[in-house]
Amino acid sequence: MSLEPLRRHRRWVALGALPAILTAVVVLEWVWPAGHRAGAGPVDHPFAAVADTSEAAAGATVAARVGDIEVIDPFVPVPASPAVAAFYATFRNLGAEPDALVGASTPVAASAGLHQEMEDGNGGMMMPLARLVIPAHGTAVLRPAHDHVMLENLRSALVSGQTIVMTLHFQRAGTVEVSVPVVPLSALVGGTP
Ligand SMILES: [Cu+2]
Repeated sequence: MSLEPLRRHRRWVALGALPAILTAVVVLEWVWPAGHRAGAGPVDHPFAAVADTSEAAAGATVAARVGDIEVIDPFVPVPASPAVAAFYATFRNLGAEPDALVGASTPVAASAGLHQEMEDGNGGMMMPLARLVIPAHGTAVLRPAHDHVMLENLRSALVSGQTIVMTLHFQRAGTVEVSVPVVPLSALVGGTP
């Protein structure tokens, strides 16, 4: 089983066919755990159905800061699957040395790992990502259909309006806790929530 091309998903979103996409994602869920537990090779990615968001919008909110790193506009979309969710945010490095996001954890999931997503001509594929580099005086972005922190084996259902705590580990700046809103999936369609 494979996802339809990402381009087609975007057209569906444009047509307002979100329920069909969600149905496809739920159907996909049965193949998900095996691929993820194996930890080797790319696996189909349900979040490929989510439309791109733009770079951090004007009026971005700094949710946390540690050392030279700011965590901006973090969010977790309400997951289409009861087992996995994805964390997104923008990281700004105010320092003169590069840094990197190297790990994450949260009480709401048994594991949280960095993933990168790549277009493979057949929808989205994802692979583990060792570190997300944040250039000196630059930014790095976790955004739908691209890099993300995957939350696996959720301990309870995530609902819109809820706030979860994420602990983020940066190579240079160290560790910071950030409060992250859970936002409706519909908020992602057509723009930044
Ligand atoms: Cu992932």
